[in-house]
Amino acid sequence: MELLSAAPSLVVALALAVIAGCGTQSSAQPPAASPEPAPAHHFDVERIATGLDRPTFVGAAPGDPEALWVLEQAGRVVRIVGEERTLALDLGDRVRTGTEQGLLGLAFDPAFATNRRLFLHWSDPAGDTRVAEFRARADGRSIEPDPVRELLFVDQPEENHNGGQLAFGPDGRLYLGLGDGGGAFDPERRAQDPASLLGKVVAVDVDAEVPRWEVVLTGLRNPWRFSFDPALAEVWVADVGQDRVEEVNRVRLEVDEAPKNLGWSAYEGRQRLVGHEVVGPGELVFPVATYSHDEGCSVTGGFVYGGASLPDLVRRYVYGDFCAGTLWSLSGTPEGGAVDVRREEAKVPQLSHIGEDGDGEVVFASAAGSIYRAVPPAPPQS
Ligand SMILES: [Ca+2]
Repeated sequence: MELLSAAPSLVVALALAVIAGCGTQSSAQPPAASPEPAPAHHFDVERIATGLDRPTFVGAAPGDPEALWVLEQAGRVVRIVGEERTLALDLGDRVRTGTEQGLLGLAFDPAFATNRRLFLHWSDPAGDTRVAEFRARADGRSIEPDPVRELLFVDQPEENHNGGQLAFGPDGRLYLGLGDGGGAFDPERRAQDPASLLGKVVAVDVDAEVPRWEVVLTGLRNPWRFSFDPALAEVWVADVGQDRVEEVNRVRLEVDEAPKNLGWSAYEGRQRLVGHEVVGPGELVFPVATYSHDEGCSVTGGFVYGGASLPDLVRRYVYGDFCAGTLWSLSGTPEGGAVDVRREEAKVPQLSHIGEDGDGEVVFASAAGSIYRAVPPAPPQS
């Protein structure tokens, strides 16, 4: 925020680095798949909504396929159907907005169409993490302002690296990504501390009598966005890097095993950071794709496309970079890796979220205030 006097392009880049928290120093680059130079043309992007206030999420609710639900960072939930917008909820007086703070995540219960239950993740006025359950009103267009119950409070030592993503997994649990607590290079080594929820992906059974959060993945810096590929019981986690490397991880969910370890802060990408140790028995997992800070500064994870309108994108994982607006897609291999990383022609400035509409088609949130949709590529000009 002290950056607001900088040149506009710099403001954009830094504001973004903002949301997911990139850092400022570091190391060398790895042998994981890197984007190839020639751009692919799997889709174009079309702007479908403007005038939003720093959207951090866009997606659809089960049973409500015509609508897009958008989070605005300062605490508003907006429901959009064509030209019609409804302010579904305003948590503004309970939310602290900072570069990486605000209303950060939304997950609809898979049975939302019948139980009207949803979950939100935000930074409270003290900057600490809150997750709570809410109920939509009977009209399905708005949300009761008072939460049904709080599900999680986490003290946040710093303003940055608050994670963000909330999502239901294929096992029916609610998953949350939490950053390492902030500062640079995880000074308190929280990501590798098994006793801390910071620097983890955690999950809870929301139907349990006493909901208890468990660590599912450890060793994360700032998992701003992750998504599930239920067909393969996998989770794709994009972890925002420090100074050098942005990474995409593909991880098999094996709930009976010790939490798998994504390496931070002992590794940034595949780069070993001296003086930082791997802790715990969990399998060490390295990214399936990375890119350097020559190409961006803060990865925004997407999902494995399963829609109908973009046949060339089917079963490809789509992701991008907040600062550069670049979009990539890649193919997963049967062995659990990734190949064919392609930089797409299309770009989305200040890319804060990649979501699915009610038909499983790709929608993008831009913190610059717009929502975009991926559409079939225009034929090449001859
Ligand atoms: Ca990692």
